Amino acid sequence: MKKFKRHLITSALPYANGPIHIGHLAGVYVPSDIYTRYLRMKGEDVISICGSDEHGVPITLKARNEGVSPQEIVDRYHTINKKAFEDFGIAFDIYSRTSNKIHYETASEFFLKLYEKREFIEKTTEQYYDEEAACFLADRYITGTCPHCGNENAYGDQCEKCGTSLSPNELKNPRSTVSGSKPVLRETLHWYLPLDKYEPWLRKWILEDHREWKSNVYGQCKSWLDQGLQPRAVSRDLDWGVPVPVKGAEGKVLYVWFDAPIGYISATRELTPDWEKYWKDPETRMIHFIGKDNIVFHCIIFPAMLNAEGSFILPDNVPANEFLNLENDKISTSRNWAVWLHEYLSDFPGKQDVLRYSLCASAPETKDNDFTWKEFQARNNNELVAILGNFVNRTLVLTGNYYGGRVPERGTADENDEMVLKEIDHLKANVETGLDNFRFREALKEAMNLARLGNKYLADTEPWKVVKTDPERVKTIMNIALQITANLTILLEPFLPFSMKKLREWINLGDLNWNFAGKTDLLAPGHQISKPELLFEKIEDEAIQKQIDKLLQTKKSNEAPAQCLPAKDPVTFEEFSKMDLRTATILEAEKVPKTTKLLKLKIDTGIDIRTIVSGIAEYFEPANIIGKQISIVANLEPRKIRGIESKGMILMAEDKDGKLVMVSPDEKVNNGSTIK
Ligand code: B3M
Ligand code: ZN
Repeated sequence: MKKFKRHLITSALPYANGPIHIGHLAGVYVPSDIYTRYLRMKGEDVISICGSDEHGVPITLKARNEGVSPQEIVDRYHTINKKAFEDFGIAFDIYSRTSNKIHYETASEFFLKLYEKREFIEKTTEQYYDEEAACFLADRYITGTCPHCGNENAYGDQCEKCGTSLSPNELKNPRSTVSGSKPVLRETLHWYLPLDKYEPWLRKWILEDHREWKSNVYGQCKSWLDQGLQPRAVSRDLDWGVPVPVKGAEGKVLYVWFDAPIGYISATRELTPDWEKYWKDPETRMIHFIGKDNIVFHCIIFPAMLNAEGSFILPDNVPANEFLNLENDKISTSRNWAVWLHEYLSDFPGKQDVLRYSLCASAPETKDNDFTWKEFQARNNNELVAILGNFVNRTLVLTGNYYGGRVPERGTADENDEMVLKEIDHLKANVETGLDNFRFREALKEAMNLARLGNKYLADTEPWKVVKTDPERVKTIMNIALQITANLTILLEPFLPFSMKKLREWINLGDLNWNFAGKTDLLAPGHQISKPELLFEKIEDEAIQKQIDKLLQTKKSNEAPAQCLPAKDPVTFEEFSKMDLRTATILEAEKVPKTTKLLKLKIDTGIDIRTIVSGIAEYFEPANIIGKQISIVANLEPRKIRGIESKGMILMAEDKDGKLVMVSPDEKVNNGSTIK
């Protein structure tokens, strides 16, 4: 394998529109953290880059649903996710965000360079437009019937039922998610990256030069390439994102998948003024840790962008993982079928390593895998407690009892001792092979084999018996057991950083260097160790049952036919108090010409007489509502609807089928009475 001067590790930038769950951790962040820690311990020059992906339609849609700004959404989840990573010891050198100024600059520069090199195709095409909301409908702003499976709620970019990726024009019966109306086609100009032009180069670079990539990654790339690549739009008609930095592009931003991977570059720039050596020197090895749904973006599109730009290095490997399921069902945010990191930590405080361990031990490296709470419990009780904890505890307790915690001299080693001592180095080599080849499950298993070896050694040599007859011999045994313990703190550090730190403190081992592993004199005779505590504790059935019950409850509520929409996130009383809710009376009502849904209402609010335009024409005849007392939001920012200034909003109850009923006081009160 080629020897590189330095390493640039990137981990997929999670969208800042929701919290992180165990699927993210198992697929991307635990492996990337293990690998980074390993390289750091080897003394390599390595930086690990991550951050929030803060653009894209899922974020603006969530903001719209909650009635807050996209900035508020990304601020919220950036903070939550940054903390979750820190809590789990995922040791990024930087956790940046794509709403940073430096990212806007970097992404704009990147686009401009390609623009100036004439790498883009400019194309005017017809795209769906919402006339009521006056906006183009990109990606998830449009839903309709999937042409492949008939799912009526497929998105403009993907059908979540059959997994096919779609473009909005393929949907049957398209509907706008903004207003619910039927969109019309309108012409719009966009910039396209001609992926077809890079296809021959990509074929060689991936299919010939990177045969060593994991077979799931290589296979997916091959299938994309074999289907033939098409030019791909890198801009969108949206108002949230990095503005397209050329004239005549008002109202257009970079497509989120164009700007997000550039986020790796921006984050490196933010981290160090020396960023160019990580991105521009072919002596740097770049590795992208991602989940399988991101393969095409990291193996085909981003490399094509980098190649077109011309001055950056390409990834050397993209060890993407498959998906983790939870209790035999696909993890899903919308169905709340997940284990959220912050909830795990509040239920199992201090047990970060147990989750890291069990996610690594059953990581979806070659195929989708399943996380179950029973298996989690078994990994803890039968492996961490019974194998690792047990060996370490016996070794440290006996050393305390026999020698007051001082490492005894090693006498002449017998044949078995020699074999055990040699095996340490052998296991180190196996762990390295696993890590070097991104086979983290195997690496972890080999590291745990050292604890297994230690247990077997103690069981075979029985120091607690021999001590009565041959105390000299026991010194040798305990010295060897202690060297095994010291080696464990090195080999297991990338996987179990919290526990190994504790253990290193107990055995008073300062320096942490991978190259010390395999040595059999890490603890010198006379070296003082301290009294141990328990490294891991048993997890009882009740704690596991609680988690299983929680999921059963989720399943039940998912299956019950929904009578209403799910609850929204809480707001503070202060936030609520900002709304000026009042009673009012409708004085006049008429249809807005050339619309089907809109009524123009003149109302007496007690404060003033004003006009409100409301989308209720399908439910109410103007004549029937004149004189009716209603409730309104009096301080909603005025908005022009069809050229009419609308000041405020009428409160309506809407059931799940969209039926509307007015929210009226049940007795007549003065107009302008406050509602609270
Ligand atoms: N935010 C998708 C995801 O979280 C996307 C990754 C960007 S990596 C540059 O799966
Ligand atoms: Zn479908």
